[in-house]
Amino acid sequence: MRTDLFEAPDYYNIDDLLSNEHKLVRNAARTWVKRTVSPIIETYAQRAEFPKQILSGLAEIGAFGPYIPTAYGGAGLDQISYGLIMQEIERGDSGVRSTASVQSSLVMYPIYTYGNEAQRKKYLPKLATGEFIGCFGLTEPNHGSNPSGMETKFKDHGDHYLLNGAKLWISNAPFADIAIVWAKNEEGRIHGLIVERGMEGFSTPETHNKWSLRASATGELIFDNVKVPKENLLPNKNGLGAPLGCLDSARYGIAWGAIGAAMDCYDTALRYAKERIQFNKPIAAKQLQQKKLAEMITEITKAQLLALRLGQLKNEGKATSAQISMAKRNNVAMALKIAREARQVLGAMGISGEYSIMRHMMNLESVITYEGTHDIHLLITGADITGHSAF
Ligand code: TGC
Ligand code: FAD
Repeated sequence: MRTDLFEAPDYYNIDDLLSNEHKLVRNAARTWVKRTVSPIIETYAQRAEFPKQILSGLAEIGAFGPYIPTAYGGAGLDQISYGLIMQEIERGDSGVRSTASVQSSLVMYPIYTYGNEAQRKKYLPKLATGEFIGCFGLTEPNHGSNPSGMETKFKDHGDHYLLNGAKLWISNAPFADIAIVWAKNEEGRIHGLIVERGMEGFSTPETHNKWSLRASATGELIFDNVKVPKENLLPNKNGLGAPLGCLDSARYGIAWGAIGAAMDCYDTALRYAKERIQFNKPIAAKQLQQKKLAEMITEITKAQLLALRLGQLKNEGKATSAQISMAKRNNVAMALKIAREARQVLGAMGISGEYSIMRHMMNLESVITYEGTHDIHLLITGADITGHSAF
Protein backbone atom coordinates (compact mmCIF):
# COMPACT_ATOMS: atom_id res chain seq x y z
CA MET A 1 0.00 0.00 0.00
CA ARG A 2 1.44 3.35 -1.13
CA THR A 3 1.76 6.27 1.33
CA ASP A 4 0.37 9.43 -0.25
CA LEU A 5 2.70 12.33 0.60
CA PHE A 6 1.05 14.78 -1.83
CA GLU A 7 1.40 18.50 -1.17
CA ALA A 8 -0.52 20.67 -3.63
CA PRO A 9 1.54 23.28 -5.47
CA ASP A 10 0.07 26.82 -5.53
CA TYR A 11 2.87 28.96 -6.94
CA TYR A 12 0.71 32.02 -7.70
CA ASN A 13 -1.40 31.93 -4.49
CA ILE A 14 -4.46 30.94 -6.47
CA ASP A 15 -6.09 29.89 -3.19
CA ASP A 16 -6.50 33.62 -2.48
CA LEU A 17 -8.88 33.80 -5.44
CA LEU A 18 -11.10 31.00 -4.09
CA SER A 19 -14.05 31.42 -1.73
CA ASN A 20 -14.22 29.64 1.60
CA GLU A 21 -16.78 27.28 0.11
CA HIS A 22 -14.44 26.43 -2.77
CA LYS A 23 -11.65 25.63 -0.31
CA LEU A 24 -13.92 23.55 1.93
CA VAL A 25 -15.20 21.51 -1.00
CA ARG A 26 -11.69 21.11 -2.45
CA ASN A 27 -10.17 20.11 0.88
CA ALA A 28 -12.89 17.53 1.55
CA ALA A 29 -12.22 15.96 -1.85
CA ARG A 30 -8.45 16.13 -1.30
CA THR A 31 -8.68 14.41 2.07
CA TRP A 32 -11.01 11.75 0.71
CA VAL A 33 -8.70 10.97 -2.21
CA LYS A 34 -5.72 10.68 0.13
CA ARG A 35 -7.54 8.33 2.51
CA THR A 36 -9.65 6.31 0.11
CA VAL A 37 -8.26 6.36 -3.42
CA SER A 38 -4.47 6.58 -3.07
CA PRO A 39 -4.06 3.50 -0.85
CA ILE A 40 -5.86 1.16 -3.26
CA ILE A 41 -5.79 2.60 -6.76
CA GLU A 42 -2.52 1.08 -7.95
CA THR A 43 -3.74 -2.42 -7.04
CA TYR A 44 -7.03 -1.91 -8.88
CA ALA A 45 -5.28 -0.42 -11.92
CA GLN A 46 -2.89 -3.39 -12.06
CA ARG A 47 -5.88 -5.75 -11.80
CA ALA A 48 -7.78 -3.71 -14.44
CA GLU A 49 -10.75 -3.37 -12.10
CA PHE A 50 -12.88 -0.43 -11.03
CA PRO A 51 -13.03 -0.12 -7.21
CA LYS A 52 -16.80 -0.09 -6.78
CA GLN A 53 -16.53 0.40 -3.03
CA ILE A 54 -15.59 4.06 -3.59
CA LEU A 55 -18.90 4.98 -5.26
CA SER A 56 -20.63 6.03 -2.03
CA GLY A 57 -17.60 8.13 -1.07
CA LEU A 58 -17.66 9.89 -4.45
CA ALA A 59 -21.31 10.73 -3.78
CA GLU A 60 -20.49 12.02 -0.28
CA ILE A 61 -17.85 14.50 -1.53
CA GLY A 62 -20.38 15.87 -4.03
CA ALA A 63 -18.75 14.36 -7.12
CA PHE A 64 -22.06 13.07 -8.51
CA GLY A 65 -23.89 16.15 -9.75
CA PRO A 66 -21.87 18.91 -8.05
CA TYR A 67 -23.81 21.66 -9.86
CA ILE A 68 -27.19 19.88 -10.00
CA PRO A 69 -29.67 21.59 -7.62
CA THR A 70 -30.08 20.07 -4.17
CA ALA A 71 -33.80 19.57 -4.87
CA TYR A 72 -32.76 16.71 -7.16
CA GLY A 73 -30.06 15.37 -4.84
CA GLY A 74 -27.15 17.29 -6.38
CA ALA A 75 -24.67 19.33 -4.36
CA GLY A 76 -25.91 22.71 -5.68
CA LEU A 77 -22.36 24.04 -6.04
CA ASP A 78 -20.91 26.46 -8.57
CA GLN A 79 -18.73 25.58 -11.56
CA ILE A 80 -15.44 26.34 -9.79
CA SER A 81 -16.29 23.90 -7.00
CA TYR A 82 -17.16 21.33 -9.67
CA GLY A 83 -13.76 21.93 -11.30
CA LEU A 84 -11.90 21.67 -8.01
CA ILE A 85 -13.59 18.36 -7.18
CA MET A 86 -12.55 16.98 -10.59
CA GLN A 87 -8.99 18.24 -10.03
CA GLU A 88 -8.72 16.42 -6.71
CA ILE A 89 -10.23 13.18 -8.00
CA GLU A 90 -7.96 13.10 -11.04
CA ARG A 91 -5.01 13.78 -8.75
CA GLY A 92 -5.85 10.29 -7.51
CA ASP A 93 -6.66 8.70 -10.87
CA SER A 94 -8.12 9.80 -14.22
CA GLY A 95 -10.28 6.67 -14.33
CA VAL A 96 -12.02 7.57 -11.09
CA ARG A 97 -12.55 11.09 -12.42
CA SER A 98 -14.00 9.53 -15.58
CA THR A 99 -16.66 7.79 -13.54
CA ALA A 100 -17.53 11.07 -11.83
CA SER A 101 -17.47 13.06 -15.12
CA VAL A 102 -19.72 10.61 -16.89
CA GLN A 103 -22.16 10.39 -13.99
CA SER A 104 -22.38 14.18 -13.53
CA SER A 105 -21.98 15.77 -16.93
CA LEU A 106 -22.96 13.03 -19.33
CA VAL A 107 -25.83 11.41 -17.42
CA MET A 108 -27.22 13.76 -14.74
CA TYR A 109 -26.71 16.89 -16.87
CA PRO A 110 -28.77 15.67 -19.86
CA ILE A 111 -31.52 14.29 -17.61
CA TYR A 112 -31.64 17.60 -15.72
CA THR A 113 -31.35 19.83 -18.82
CA TYR A 114 -33.15 17.88 -21.55
CA GLY A 115 -35.39 15.66 -19.42
CA ASN A 116 -38.90 16.26 -18.09
CA GLU A 117 -39.84 16.54 -14.42
CA ALA A 118 -40.82 12.86 -14.12
CA GLN A 119 -37.43 11.77 -15.51
CA ARG A 120 -35.57 14.18 -13.19
CA LYS A 121 -37.43 12.85 -10.13
CA LYS A 122 -37.05 9.23 -11.14
CA TYR A 123 -33.32 9.21 -11.86
CA LEU A 124 -31.42 12.20 -10.43
CA PRO A 125 -31.65 11.47 -6.67
CA LYS A 126 -30.49 7.88 -7.20
CA LEU A 127 -27.64 8.98 -9.48
CA ALA A 128 -26.57 11.59 -6.90
CA THR A 129 -26.15 8.94 -4.18
CA GLY A 130 -24.48 6.43 -6.47
CA GLU A 131 -27.37 3.98 -6.07
CA PHE A 132 -27.65 4.22 -9.86
CA ILE A 133 -24.58 4.51 -12.08
CA GLY A 134 -24.94 5.82 -15.60
CA CYS A 135 -23.03 5.77 -18.86
CA PHE A 136 -23.16 7.82 -22.07
CA GLY A 137 -23.25 6.24 -25.50
CA LEU A 138 -22.22 8.51 -28.37
CA THR A 139 -19.14 6.89 -29.99
CA GLU A 140 -19.72 4.04 -32.43
CA PRO A 141 -17.37 1.62 -34.20
CA ASN A 142 -17.52 3.70 -37.41
CA HIS A 143 -18.09 7.15 -35.89
CA GLY A 144 -15.81 8.62 -33.23
CA SER A 145 -14.79 12.20 -34.01
CA ASN A 146 -17.79 12.65 -36.31
CA PRO A 147 -20.77 11.50 -34.25
CA SER A 148 -23.20 13.10 -36.70
CA GLY A 149 -22.74 10.01 -38.90
CA MET A 150 -24.02 7.65 -36.17
CA GLU A 151 -25.87 4.54 -37.33
CA THR A 152 -27.71 3.62 -34.11
CA LYS A 153 -31.39 4.23 -34.80
CA PHE A 154 -34.85 3.89 -33.31
CA LYS A 155 -38.28 3.44 -34.85
CA ASP A 156 -41.68 4.38 -33.50
CA HIS A 157 -43.60 1.18 -32.73
CA GLY A 158 -46.76 2.71 -31.32
CA ASP A 159 -46.42 2.33 -27.55
CA HIS A 160 -42.59 2.06 -27.58
CA TYR A 161 -39.45 2.75 -29.63
CA LEU A 162 -37.42 -0.09 -31.12
CA LEU A 163 -33.68 0.62 -30.76
CA ASN A 164 -30.91 -1.01 -32.84
CA GLY A 165 -27.18 -0.38 -33.12
CA ALA A 166 -23.96 -0.40 -31.10
CA LYS A 167 -21.76 1.98 -29.14
CA LEU A 168 -18.07 1.39 -28.42
CA TRP A 169 -15.57 2.65 -25.83
CA ILE A 170 -18.20 3.51 -23.25
CA SER A 171 -16.97 4.37 -19.73
CA ASN A 172 -18.89 2.68 -16.88
CA ALA A 173 -20.82 0.53 -19.41
CA PRO A 174 -20.07 -2.87 -17.84
CA PHE A 175 -21.82 -2.03 -14.57
CA ALA A 176 -24.03 0.95 -15.42
CA ASP A 177 -27.68 0.79 -14.38
CA ILE A 178 -28.77 3.23 -17.08
CA ALA A 179 -27.34 4.49 -20.36
CA ILE A 180 -27.98 7.82 -22.07
CA VAL A 181 -27.98 6.67 -25.68
CA TRP A 182 -27.84 8.96 -28.70
CA ALA A 183 -29.65 7.57 -31.72
CA LYS A 184 -31.37 8.75 -34.89
CA ASN A 185 -35.12 8.59 -35.47
CA GLU A 186 -36.68 7.70 -38.81
CA GLU A 187 -36.12 11.27 -40.07
CA GLY A 188 -32.41 11.05 -39.15
CA ARG A 189 -32.70 13.46 -36.19
CA ILE A 190 -30.51 12.67 -33.14
CA HIS A 191 -32.34 12.12 -29.81
CA GLY A 192 -31.30 10.98 -26.35
CA LEU A 193 -32.94 7.87 -24.85
CA ILE A 194 -32.63 6.47 -21.34
CA VAL A 195 -31.95 2.74 -21.67
CA GLU A 196 -32.09 0.65 -18.50
CA ARG A 197 -30.10 -2.47 -17.68
CA GLY A 198 -32.41 -5.44 -17.94
CA MET A 199 -34.26 -4.26 -21.04
CA GLU A 200 -34.42 -7.24 -23.40
CA GLY A 201 -31.83 -7.10 -26.21
CA PHE A 202 -29.54 -4.67 -24.33
CA SER A 203 -26.05 -5.95 -23.43
CA THR A 204 -22.81 -4.29 -22.23
CA PRO A 205 -19.74 -6.49 -22.89
CA GLU A 206 -16.54 -5.24 -21.24
CA THR A 207 -13.56 -4.04 -23.32
CA HIS A 208 -10.37 -5.76 -22.12
CA ASN A 209 -6.63 -5.36 -22.80
CA LYS A 210 -6.44 -1.62 -22.10
CA TRP A 211 -3.06 -0.14 -21.17
CA SER A 212 -4.75 3.06 -20.06
CA LEU A 213 -7.54 3.92 -17.59
CA ARG A 214 -7.20 0.43 -16.22
CA ALA A 215 -9.10 1.28 -13.04
CA SER A 216 -12.07 2.45 -15.13
CA ALA A 217 -14.48 -0.05 -16.66
CA THR A 218 -15.01 0.44 -20.41
CA GLY A 219 -17.39 -1.48 -22.61
CA GLU A 220 -19.77 -1.68 -25.52
CA LEU A 221 -23.49 -0.98 -25.62
CA ILE A 222 -25.33 -3.37 -27.93
CA PHE A 223 -28.97 -2.82 -28.85
CA ASP A 224 -30.71 -5.69 -30.55
CA ASN A 225 -34.34 -4.73 -31.03
CA VAL A 226 -34.53 -3.12 -27.58
CA LYS A 227 -38.03 -1.93 -26.69
CA VAL A 228 -37.57 1.47 -25.06
CA PRO A 229 -40.69 2.95 -23.40
CA LYS A 230 -41.70 6.26 -24.98
CA GLU A 231 -41.40 8.05 -21.63
CA ASN A 232 -37.63 7.35 -21.77
CA LEU A 233 -36.97 9.81 -24.61
CA LEU A 234 -35.38 13.07 -23.44
CA PRO A 235 -37.92 15.57 -24.76
CA ASN A 236 -36.35 19.00 -24.38
CA LYS A 237 -33.51 19.00 -26.92
CA ASN A 238 -32.56 17.07 -30.04
CA GLY A 239 -29.96 17.27 -32.80
CA LEU A 240 -26.17 16.88 -32.44
CA GLY A 241 -26.08 19.99 -30.23
CA ALA A 242 -27.74 17.93 -27.44
CA PRO A 243 -24.89 15.45 -26.86
CA LEU A 244 -22.31 18.15 -27.64
CA GLY A 245 -23.84 20.31 -24.91
CA CYS A 246 -23.16 17.50 -22.40
CA LEU A 247 -19.60 17.26 -23.71
CA ASP A 248 -19.06 20.95 -23.00
CA SER A 249 -19.75 20.30 -19.34
CA ALA A 250 -17.56 17.20 -19.16
CA ARG A 251 -14.69 18.80 -21.13
CA TYR A 252 -14.74 21.72 -18.69
CA GLY A 253 -14.34 19.27 -15.79
CA ILE A 254 -11.49 17.52 -17.58
CA ALA A 255 -9.66 20.85 -18.04
CA TRP A 256 -9.53 20.99 -14.22
CA GLY A 257 -9.01 17.28 -13.72
CA ALA A 258 -5.86 17.19 -15.84
CA ILE A 259 -4.30 19.77 -13.51
CA GLY A 260 -4.70 17.28 -10.67
CA ALA A 261 -2.82 14.56 -12.55
CA ALA A 262 -0.08 17.05 -13.45
CA MET A 263 0.20 18.26 -9.84
CA ASP A 264 0.63 14.72 -8.58
CA CYS A 265 3.39 14.00 -11.13
CA TYR A 266 5.18 17.28 -10.36
CA ASP A 267 4.94 16.84 -6.60
CA THR A 268 6.26 13.28 -6.83
CA ALA A 269 9.16 14.29 -9.11
CA LEU A 270 10.11 17.27 -6.92
CA ARG A 271 10.23 15.16 -3.75
CA TYR A 272 12.19 12.42 -5.46
CA ALA A 273 14.68 14.88 -6.99
CA LYS A 274 15.40 16.37 -3.57
CA GLU A 275 16.02 12.94 -2.05
CA ARG A 276 17.83 11.08 -4.84
CA ILE A 277 21.62 11.48 -4.61
CA GLN A 278 23.78 10.99 -7.69
CA PHE A 279 27.34 12.27 -8.14
CA ASN A 280 27.29 13.24 -4.42
CA LYS A 281 24.40 15.68 -4.76
CA PRO A 282 20.60 15.54 -4.90
CA ILE A 283 19.59 15.44 -8.56
CA ALA A 284 17.44 18.51 -7.70
CA ALA A 285 20.71 20.44 -7.60
CA LYS A 286 21.41 19.61 -11.26
CA GLN A 287 20.42 22.19 -13.86
CA LEU A 288 18.81 19.70 -16.24
CA GLN A 289 16.46 18.42 -13.53
CA GLN A 290 15.70 21.97 -12.40
CA LYS A 291 14.75 22.87 -15.98
CA LYS A 292 12.23 20.02 -16.01
CA LEU A 293 10.77 20.92 -12.61
CA ALA A 294 10.69 24.68 -13.25
CA GLU A 295 8.90 24.18 -16.57
CA MET A 296 6.41 21.84 -14.90
CA ILE A 297 5.37 24.33 -12.22
CA THR A 298 5.19 27.11 -14.83
CA GLU A 299 2.82 25.07 -17.01
CA ILE A 300 0.71 23.95 -14.03
CA THR A 301 0.34 27.58 -12.91
CA LYS A 302 -0.74 28.70 -16.40
CA ALA A 303 -3.24 25.84 -16.57
CA GLN A 304 -4.66 26.73 -13.14
CA LEU A 305 -5.27 30.31 -14.26
CA LEU A 306 -6.87 29.16 -17.51
CA ALA A 307 -9.23 26.83 -15.66
CA LEU A 308 -10.11 29.39 -13.00
CA ARG A 309 -10.96 32.09 -15.56
CA LEU A 310 -13.01 29.56 -17.54
CA GLY A 311 -14.83 28.68 -14.31
CA GLN A 312 -15.66 32.34 -13.72
CA LEU A 313 -17.02 32.61 -17.28
CA LYS A 314 -19.03 29.42 -16.77
CA ASN A 315 -20.49 30.73 -13.54
CA GLU A 316 -21.61 33.82 -15.46
CA GLY A 317 -23.05 31.66 -18.28
CA LYS A 318 -20.57 33.20 -20.71
CA ALA A 319 -18.11 30.38 -21.46
CA THR A 320 -18.20 29.38 -25.14
CA SER A 321 -17.74 25.83 -26.43
CA ALA A 322 -14.55 26.96 -28.18
CA GLN A 323 -13.13 28.38 -24.94
CA ILE A 324 -13.85 25.05 -23.25
CA SER A 325 -12.10 23.19 -26.10
CA MET A 326 -9.01 25.34 -25.70
CA ALA A 327 -8.77 24.61 -21.98
CA LYS A 328 -9.39 20.86 -22.38
CA ARG A 329 -6.77 20.61 -25.12
CA ASN A 330 -4.14 22.72 -23.42
CA ASN A 331 -4.48 21.29 -19.93
CA VAL A 332 -4.54 17.63 -20.95
CA ALA A 333 -1.50 18.05 -23.24
CA MET A 334 0.24 19.92 -20.42
CA ALA A 335 -0.47 17.09 -17.98
CA LEU A 336 0.69 14.39 -20.38
CA LYS A 337 3.95 16.23 -21.10
CA ILE A 338 4.55 16.69 -17.36
CA ALA A 339 3.85 13.01 -16.70
CA ARG A 340 6.42 12.02 -19.34
CA GLU A 341 9.05 14.42 -17.99
CA ALA A 342 8.34 13.52 -14.35
CA ARG A 343 8.75 9.84 -15.14
CA GLN A 344 12.25 10.55 -16.42
CA VAL A 345 13.16 12.44 -13.24
CA LEU A 346 12.57 9.20 -11.32
CA GLY A 347 14.79 7.14 -13.63
CA ALA A 348 13.94 3.45 -13.40
CA MET A 349 11.72 4.06 -10.36
CA GLY A 350 9.49 6.09 -12.68
CA ILE A 351 8.14 2.94 -14.29
CA SER A 352 7.29 1.32 -10.96
CA GLY A 353 3.83 1.11 -9.45
CA GLU A 354 5.44 2.32 -6.22
CA TYR A 355 4.86 5.77 -7.72
CA SER A 356 1.78 7.12 -9.47
CA ILE A 357 3.47 8.75 -12.46
CA MET A 358 3.41 5.94 -15.02
CA ARG A 359 -0.27 5.25 -14.23
CA HIS A 360 -1.10 8.94 -14.75
CA MET A 361 0.91 8.96 -17.97
CA MET A 362 -0.91 5.96 -19.40
CA ASN A 363 -4.30 7.30 -18.25
CA LEU A 364 -3.68 10.64 -19.92
CA GLU A 365 -3.23 8.89 -23.27
CA SER A 366 -6.98 8.21 -23.09
CA VAL A 367 -7.85 11.62 -21.70
CA ILE A 368 -6.11 13.30 -24.66
CA THR A 369 -8.29 11.19 -27.00
CA TYR A 370 -11.71 11.05 -25.36
CA GLU A 371 -14.19 13.91 -25.11
CA GLY A 372 -12.78 15.14 -28.44
CA THR A 373 -9.22 14.40 -29.51
CA HIS A 374 -6.33 16.85 -29.23
CA ASP A 375 -6.61 17.43 -32.99
CA ILE A 376 -10.38 17.96 -32.98
CA HIS A 377 -10.09 20.60 -30.25
CA LEU A 378 -7.43 22.39 -32.26
CA LEU A 379 -9.79 22.40 -35.26
CA ILE A 380 -12.56 23.81 -33.03
CA THR A 381 -10.26 26.71 -32.08
CA GLY A 382 -9.22 27.07 -35.72
CA ALA A 383 -12.84 27.26 -36.88
CA ASP A 384 -13.69 29.72 -34.12
CA ILE A 385 -10.92 32.19 -34.94
CA THR A 386 -11.01 31.94 -38.74
CA GLY A 387 -14.67 31.22 -39.42
CA HIS A 388 -13.65 28.25 -41.61
CA SER A 389 -14.49 24.69 -40.52
CA ALA A 390 -11.58 22.38 -41.41
CA PHE A 391 -13.00 19.10 -40.04
P1 TGC B 1 -21.43 21.03 -36.23
O1 TGC B 1 -22.12 21.26 -37.53
O2 TGC B 1 -20.25 21.86 -35.87
O3 TGC B 1 -22.49 21.19 -35.04
C1 TGC B 1 -23.73 20.49 -35.04
C2 TGC B 1 -24.66 21.20 -34.06
O4 TGC B 1 -24.13 21.15 -32.74
C3 TGC B 1 -23.87 22.49 -32.26
N1 TGC B 1 -22.61 22.41 -31.49
C4 TGC B 1 -22.58 22.42 -30.16
N2 TGC B 1 -23.54 22.54 -29.24
C5 TGC B 1 -23.18 22.51 -27.95
N3 TGC B 1 -21.89 22.35 -27.55
C6 TGC B 1 -20.89 22.20 -28.45
N4 TGC B 1 -19.62 21.99 -28.05
C7 TGC B 1 -21.21 22.24 -29.83
N5 TGC B 1 -20.49 22.13 -30.99
C8 TGC B 1 -21.36 22.24 -31.99
C9 TGC B 1 -23.77 23.34 -33.49
O5 TGC B 1 -24.09 24.68 -33.21
C10 TGC B 1 -24.81 22.70 -34.39
O6 TGC B 1 -26.09 23.08 -33.95
P2 TGC B 1 -27.31 23.27 -34.99
O7 TGC B 1 -28.45 23.72 -34.14
O8 TGC B 1 -26.82 24.28 -35.97
O9 TGC B 1 -27.52 21.91 -35.59
O10 TGC B 1 -21.11 19.49 -36.13
P3 TGC B 1 -20.03 18.60 -36.89
O11 TGC B 1 -20.72 17.35 -37.33
O12 TGC B 1 -19.28 19.40 -37.93
O13 TGC B 1 -19.01 18.17 -35.73
C11 TGC B 1 -18.35 19.08 -34.96
C12 TGC B 1 -17.32 18.41 -34.02
C13 TGC B 1 -16.27 17.68 -34.79
C14 TGC B 1 -16.66 19.54 -33.26
C15 TGC B 1 -18.03 17.48 -33.05
O14 TGC B 1 -18.72 16.49 -33.66
C16 TGC B 1 -17.12 16.92 -31.98
O15 TGC B 1 -16.92 17.55 -30.96
N6 TGC B 1 -16.52 15.69 -32.16
C17 TGC B 1 -15.80 15.01 -31.11
C18 TGC B 1 -16.64 13.88 -30.57
C19 TGC B 1 -16.46 13.69 -29.09
O16 TGC B 1 -15.98 14.54 -28.38
N7 TGC B 1 -16.92 12.55 -28.58
C20 TGC B 1 -16.87 12.31 -27.18
C21 TGC B 1 -17.69 11.09 -26.81
S1 TGC B 1 -18.04 10.97 -25.06
C22 TGC B 1 -16.59 10.63 -24.33
O17 TGC B 1 -15.55 10.62 -24.90
C23 TGC B 1 -16.66 10.37 -22.86
S2 TGC B 1 -15.13 9.95 -22.22
C24 TGC B 1 -15.41 9.57 -20.63
C25 TGC B 1 -15.11 10.68 -19.68
O18 TGC B 1 -15.58 11.81 -19.89
O19 TGC B 1 -14.40 10.50 -18.71
P1 FAD C 1 -11.18 8.76 -34.79
O1 FAD C 1 -12.31 9.71 -34.85
O2 FAD C 1 -11.18 7.60 -35.72
O3 FAD C 1 -9.83 9.59 -34.98
C1 FAD C 1 -8.57 8.96 -35.27
C2 FAD C 1 -7.55 10.07 -35.49
O4 FAD C 1 -7.94 10.89 -36.59
C3 FAD C 1 -7.44 11.00 -34.26
O5 FAD C 1 -6.10 11.37 -34.10
C4 FAD C 1 -8.25 12.21 -34.67
O6 FAD C 1 -7.81 13.41 -34.06
C5 FAD C 1 -7.98 12.25 -36.18
N1 FAD C 1 -9.06 12.94 -36.90
C6 FAD C 1 -10.39 12.63 -36.93
N2 FAD C 1 -11.06 13.50 -37.69
C7 FAD C 1 -10.15 14.39 -38.16
C8 FAD C 1 -10.23 15.54 -39.00
N3 FAD C 1 -11.40 15.98 -39.47
N4 FAD C 1 -9.09 16.21 -39.27
C9 FAD C 1 -7.90 15.79 -38.78
N5 FAD C 1 -7.75 14.71 -37.99
C10 FAD C 1 -8.87 14.03 -37.68
N6 FAD C 1 -17.19 7.67 -26.05
C11 FAD C 1 -18.46 7.77 -25.57
O7 FAD C 1 -19.39 8.04 -26.32
N7 FAD C 1 -18.72 7.55 -24.25
C12 FAD C 1 -17.76 7.23 -23.36
O8 FAD C 1 -18.04 7.05 -22.16
C13 FAD C 1 -16.41 7.10 -23.84
N8 FAD C 1 -15.42 6.69 -22.98
C14 FAD C 1 -14.17 6.44 -23.48
C15 FAD C 1 -13.21 5.86 -22.65
C16 FAD C 1 -11.95 5.55 -23.16
C17 FAD C 1 -10.95 4.89 -22.28
C18 FAD C 1 -11.62 5.91 -24.49
C19 FAD C 1 -10.25 5.65 -25.03
C20 FAD C 1 -12.57 6.47 -25.33
C21 FAD C 1 -13.86 6.72 -24.84
N9 FAD C 1 -14.87 7.22 -25.67
C22 FAD C 1 -16.17 7.35 -25.22
C23 FAD C 1 -14.64 7.39 -27.11
C24 FAD C 1 -13.91 8.68 -27.45
O9 FAD C 1 -14.73 9.80 -27.31
C25 FAD C 1 -13.42 8.54 -28.90
O10 FAD C 1 -12.36 7.60 -28.88
C26 FAD C 1 -12.93 9.85 -29.48
O11 FAD C 1 -14.00 10.76 -29.67
C27 FAD C 1 -12.18 9.68 -30.82
O12 FAD C 1 -12.87 8.82 -31.68
P2 FAD C 1 -12.10 7.58 -32.37
O13 FAD C 1 -11.38 6.83 -31.31
O14 FAD C 1 -13.10 6.84 -33.18
O15 FAD C 1 -11.00 8.24 -33.29
